[in-house]
Amino acid sequence: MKQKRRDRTPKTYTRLTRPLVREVPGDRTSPFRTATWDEALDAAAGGFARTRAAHGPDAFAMLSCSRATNEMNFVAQKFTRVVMGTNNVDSCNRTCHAPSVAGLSAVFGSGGGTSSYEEVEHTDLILMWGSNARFAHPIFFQHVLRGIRNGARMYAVDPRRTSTAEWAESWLGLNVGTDIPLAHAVAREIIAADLHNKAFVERATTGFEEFEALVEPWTLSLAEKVTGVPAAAIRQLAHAYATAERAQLCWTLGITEHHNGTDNVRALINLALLTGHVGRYGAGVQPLRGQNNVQGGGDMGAIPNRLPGFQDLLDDGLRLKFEKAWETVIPARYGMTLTDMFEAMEEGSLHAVYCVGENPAQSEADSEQAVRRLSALDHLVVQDIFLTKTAELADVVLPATASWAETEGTTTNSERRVQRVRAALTPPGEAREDIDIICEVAGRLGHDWKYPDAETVWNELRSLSPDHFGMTYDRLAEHQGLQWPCPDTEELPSPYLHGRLWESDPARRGRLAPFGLVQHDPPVDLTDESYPIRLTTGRRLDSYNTGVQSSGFASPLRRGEYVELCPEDAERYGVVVGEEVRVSSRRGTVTAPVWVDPGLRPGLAFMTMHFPDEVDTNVLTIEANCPIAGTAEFKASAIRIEKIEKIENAEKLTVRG
Ligand SMILES: Nc1nc2c(c(=O)[nH]1)N[C@H]1C(S)=C(S)[C@@H](COP(=O)(O)OP(=O)(O)OC[C@H]3O[C@@H](n4cnc5c(=O)[nH]c(N)nc54)[C@H](O)[C@@H]3O)O[C@H]1N2
Ligand SMILES: Nc1nc2c(c(=O)[nH]1)N[C@H]1C(S)=C(S)[C@@H](COP(=O)(O)OP(=O)(O)OC[C@H]3O[C@@H](n4cnc5c(=O)[nH]c(N)nc54)[C@H](O)[C@@H]3O)O[C@H]1N2
Ligand SMILES: [Mo]
Repeated sequence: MKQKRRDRTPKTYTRLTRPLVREVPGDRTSPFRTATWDEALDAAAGGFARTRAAHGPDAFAMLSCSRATNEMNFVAQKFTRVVMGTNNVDSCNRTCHAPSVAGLSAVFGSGGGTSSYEEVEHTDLILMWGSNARFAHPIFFQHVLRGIRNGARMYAVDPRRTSTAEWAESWLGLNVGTDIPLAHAVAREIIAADLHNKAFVERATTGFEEFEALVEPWTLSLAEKVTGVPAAAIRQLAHAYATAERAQLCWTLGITEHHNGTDNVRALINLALLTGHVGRYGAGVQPLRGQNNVQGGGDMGAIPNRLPGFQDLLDDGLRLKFEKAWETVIPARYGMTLTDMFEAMEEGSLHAVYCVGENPAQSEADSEQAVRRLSALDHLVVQDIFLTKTAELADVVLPATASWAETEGTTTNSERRVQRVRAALTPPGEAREDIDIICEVAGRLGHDWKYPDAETVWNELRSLSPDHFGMTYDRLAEHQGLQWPCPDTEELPSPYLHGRLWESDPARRGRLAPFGLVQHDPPVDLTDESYPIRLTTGRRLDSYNTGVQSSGFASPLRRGEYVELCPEDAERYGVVVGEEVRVSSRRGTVTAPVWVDPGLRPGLAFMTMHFPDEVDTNVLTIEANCPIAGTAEFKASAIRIEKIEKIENAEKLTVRG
């Protein structure tokens, strides 16, 4: 019998133009109706006030938008701390590069990538580790290509032979979740061949002896067994990285989205410490950040443990500075991470959420659980540019303008460069600026803030953050952006960080960089007879995250969701391209058509997160989190693939989305 194909045409979203409230207030099963701004803002603020009165400030949490401006993120965290009196503010940084920030902070005292984009053009070796930059960071990748044209060699470490890996001199196709064994084997080989930078290790680092002992067991042959990468390829990478005059080590989610993401990051930074590939022009470590302003959101304090300017809120002096400026008391304890918030929803201690520009109902691991938890909140306000799946669960929906095209302000990219954005388009309908909307809600809760424009917000930030003080709007325009730290209004900042580690004077060198003594810890969701295939999830060039913003982009390139298998596995299961199969994990089941990709290896499948309305990949993923950073193991689930033999059976399946 011929197989019937489900219609997989991706859902198209239209822009929100008017505020929405429930026909029966408080009853989220009742339909939405359009409302005036006053009605909607009163409903939003009223719910927050009731929550605080009944359950205290910590029953509230804010999700702040990593696509919106620095100024918006500054106001969102100020709303959380000053109006609601809690540090419960976080963003999608948690699902993505929180392990990079935690790992870099632990080693260097600051969570930013150490280099500038331009340095990739002037380096000798580019190591792309767990990063598909050709698809996910196409602008950065242009700098990579220029570097290659200038003579740099490139190595790629990824379980899949990606479009990025196609450009590499050598691709190391490792088993998912074996990055620590691979990094340790590279380190051991560098030490055994006496290629480490002894002068730098001596001068700038601590813990080398313990590190040497830790990596000693990771011989090339043991690493080959565990990682699946041939010993010769590991050896070649070790020698190339160590003997390069300057090397750039770039990583992304292949490293961070694991239950031990911070440990993975530490294992990579160890390699830079061992070889002295950091703190010099052309040599550094770079997590390529995900969203256009996820770096800036964290810098602005839209995270539960830092005040604006990435200043630790447990530092009494720093906290006092903000308390004085804002005439408030900031709780001297870290707030909840996004991960903690979802756990608190389960426990019933989190009652109200103000979600500005995030779509957690589709982006969280184990999404059925996430939807159930969001649905149980007393009060959910969603401020977005589209009616997302998360917005569909809300009490109040507030239509915002789109930051990059309809707003004034600044954003900060992965090289810590703050740049101006300017309004080029008029927002649709009655949509309003994010900052104005938050200020309106604050006003209804007794805080009358005056921010006539984004520059006023920025200057308040500058007065509180030494790293941003030197960046006036005029200077940002004059220099096409400036990198932090920029404490001075005259001098230009250095393109790279931590040059101090090379100083001979210990006082100028400052805090030394510790080696990370991290151990291999395989993925939580083990493969076995019932779930024999390793699923890893990620991105394609043609779509963006949960698909909401890329839904309007109709192109033959954007072909919808597939479960991608290698040719051998497709043959083993007797399935062909386009054939619908059932994909199950220990958490749920979806159906998806098959795609065959020779860049995959036997036992490995790939899916994206881009079409959750058609195939909800996150029904399959596991909510196993890095205990340090709170990031989920999106990159490693165990699944089973079953042929759908008969159309009758196919119709009985639970098809989600
Ligand atoms: N076109 C496009 N660009 C985007 C986005 C988008 O949705 N679409 N999203 C943006 C966001 S939010 C982010 S965070 C970035 C993410 O950018 P990337 O991190 O580059 O994107 P991913 O495809 O999620 O994952 C990168 C690679 O990790 C590999 N990987 C999986 N498991 C492992 C492992 O165990 N070890 C190693 N070494 N590698 C592994 C995958 O095979 C994949 O090729 O992209 C940003 N840019
Ligand atoms: N399976 C799987 N799941 C993943 C990942 C993975 O690799 N695999 N990656 C994770 C990662 S790295 C990330 S970053 C998350 C992303 O997770 P989310 O951030 O939840 O997903 P997005 O689709 O980027 O949602 C962004 C929302 O912001 C809205 N928006 C855009 N601009 C503005 C603005 O200016 N103002 C307002 N108010 N709203 C705006 C958009 O309309 C959209 O609804 O997903 C995570 N989930
Ligand atoms: Mo991300």
